[in-house]
Amino acid sequence: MKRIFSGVQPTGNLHLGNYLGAIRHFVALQHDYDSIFCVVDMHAITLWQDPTELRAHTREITAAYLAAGIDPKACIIFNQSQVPAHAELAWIFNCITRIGWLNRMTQFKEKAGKHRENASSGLYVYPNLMAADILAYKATHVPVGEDQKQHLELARNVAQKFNYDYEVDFFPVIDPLILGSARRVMSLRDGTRKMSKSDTSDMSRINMTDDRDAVAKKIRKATTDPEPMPGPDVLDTEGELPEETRKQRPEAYNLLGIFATLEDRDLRAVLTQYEGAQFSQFKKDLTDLAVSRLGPMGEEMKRLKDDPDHVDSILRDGAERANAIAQPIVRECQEIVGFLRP
Ligand code: AQP
Repeated sequence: MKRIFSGVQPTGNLHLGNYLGAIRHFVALQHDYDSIFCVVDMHAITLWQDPTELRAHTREITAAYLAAGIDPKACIIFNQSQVPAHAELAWIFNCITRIGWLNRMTQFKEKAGKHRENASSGLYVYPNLMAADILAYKATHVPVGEDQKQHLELARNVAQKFNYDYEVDFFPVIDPLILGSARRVMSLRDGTRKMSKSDTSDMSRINMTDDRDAVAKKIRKATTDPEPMPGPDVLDTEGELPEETRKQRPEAYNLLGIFATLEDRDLRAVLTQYEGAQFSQFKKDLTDLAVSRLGPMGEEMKRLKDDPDHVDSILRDGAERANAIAQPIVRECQEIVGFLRP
């Protein structure tokens, strides 16, 4: 069976974008693949995290996986730092990746901001750790949101260069699985920026644990424009929204895309239903829909928050199973490199 690996960083404020762009797909794919879902705490500390909060957020992501419907018996759920193979392989990849490749990574530029020389070196080599996460399990398929596409291309290049440099056929080719219509959910305040955990404005995102009042307020205050809602004629012949059209009304199309994905309908049907309507009615319907989809998961996450022993036991069991797969692969890789293990 083909293997998938994916992860979410425990950096707090888990949001609708993480759910629609990633976690929802983990649930859908879990029985078709040998599935490994990680809470990537080592990635999280590329930006400083309060240790107490990091522990709480690690449990929170685990709770989100469980609440969304990932079965910990069928899949492996664990946190990255419990399995040494990730760090061991990442070091080898630090020595394979070229600096020029890392310099092209847009996420580093965005996260490092203007004062790049003050960013951690961990943030810079983040894509190498991500490549190690995947390849320590020889996973071939990686379900992620569109924002991670560039990192996955780098991971592919690392695997190919390793195979080439050492004249082996050791690492497989990685395939990104960027699925569905909500590949990039945008901020509720600014349709040109992605919805993000680290956005300082809580009004920019719908958190998975938001209650009805919070969801209603955020959607009511979401930026829109004064025009009535567009109709299906904005779509091209393939039923896709042309990028140029999206750019003209990014906030409106973002909300429409969220609606279509949450309802599991295509965008054409939603545009047909709301053509010419005012945003106020649409926003009420979107609130009801978002609450009906996220509400039960948020409740379950809150319940699991009060049961940390259960969550920890899942992470412990997952780490043992993950280690059993990753350790032999990384040992073999170290032998290829020439590390002596007398
Ligand atoms: N806005 C988004 N739309 C669709 N998918 C998204 N993902 C993140 N934001 C969106 C997907 O969620 C998964 C886990 O992401 P991550 O924890 O690695 O965080 P990130 O990609 O760096 O983005 P976040 O969640 O907003 O965090 P910050 O603010 O820290 O950057 C990935 O599959 C990602 O594609």
